[in-house]
Amino acid sequence: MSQPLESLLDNAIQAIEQSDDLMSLEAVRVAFLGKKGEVTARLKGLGQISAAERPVVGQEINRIKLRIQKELEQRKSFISERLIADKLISDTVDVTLPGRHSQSGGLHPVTLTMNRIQKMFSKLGFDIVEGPEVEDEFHNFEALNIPVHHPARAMHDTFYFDDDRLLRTHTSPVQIRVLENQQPPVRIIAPGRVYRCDSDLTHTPMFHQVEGLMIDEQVSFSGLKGTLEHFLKLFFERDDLKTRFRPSYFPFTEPSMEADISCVMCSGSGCRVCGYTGWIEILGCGMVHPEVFRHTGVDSDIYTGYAFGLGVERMAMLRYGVNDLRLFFENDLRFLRQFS
Ligand code: 2U9
Repeated sequence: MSQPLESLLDNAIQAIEQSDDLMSLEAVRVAFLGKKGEVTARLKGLGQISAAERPVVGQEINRIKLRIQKELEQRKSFISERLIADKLISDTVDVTLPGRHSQSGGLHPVTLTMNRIQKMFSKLGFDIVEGPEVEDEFHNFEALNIPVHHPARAMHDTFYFDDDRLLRTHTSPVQIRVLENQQPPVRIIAPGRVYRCDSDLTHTPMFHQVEGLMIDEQVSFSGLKGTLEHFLKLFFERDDLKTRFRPSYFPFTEPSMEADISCVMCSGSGCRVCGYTGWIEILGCGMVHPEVFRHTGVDSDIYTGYAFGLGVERMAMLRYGVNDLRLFFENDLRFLRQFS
């Protein structure tokens, strides 16, 4: 009886070793240890043998049963571990593969330029103020010494909603509103969109301005020149940048001036950008007109002030070497991507 039991064990071990997955291993278990399995049948057959032999044979069958159970368990953990190892290999991430890029946006060059200007004046102690784009005649014109029949109103090509409501033609009304509500000293810049009914190669119906206003006791013309010269050198990142001031006329400043800089393309030697003059017109400025003080209740016996204004698109064109204003408004990604 012990010989056939030994070969039963050999058969079981061989079947276990040949099982390559958990399903076939389970089939082996059922075949040997299941209810109708071969080892179970031997245990059931114990009743047929003599009482003297039964304990010995019983012990033998149990030994073989335990051995088969142990072999099954070992094989099971071997197959499970191999499954995990295979999965780890097949799931490996190839870090050398090129990544999937997410497209990131960027700021528009006009916004970049506006931010740059604001940052520079902030460092000089100017506060940034904003105001409504829909304005009334008083704040956009009258308070700025541009009365009803003044020719400067025509110059501004205004978009009107009705008799007294219009799209602001400059950011000056923002500063008028500050003066109405705050006594000097005032040191502010007003950046924002402005609108003029004008459209050609060098004008768009909407563009961006930054205007500045400084009011205090003893604010002087030389202070204005010094501040603007400092700002322009910083903005164009050139220590050798030259500036010159020419007399001009604005209703809201007296005296008024326009400032030129030495050409940033040719450094003053003459090129297409500066019309072979070596100079580029860059901004307007002047001392605040006494009429503006009168309209806003600022005492012009005590205070003086300077103001300036510049077009942001023009600054952006010169900084980035853009030769066509329309590029800023077409939203062509091939153009815009160059700034991100
Ligand atoms: C107050 C008083 C005075 C603002 C000023 C200019 C000169 C100027 C132009 C630059 C290019 C407009 O965008 S542009 O076409 N601006 O030349 N602006 S002085 O003067 C003010 C503003 C507010 C209370």
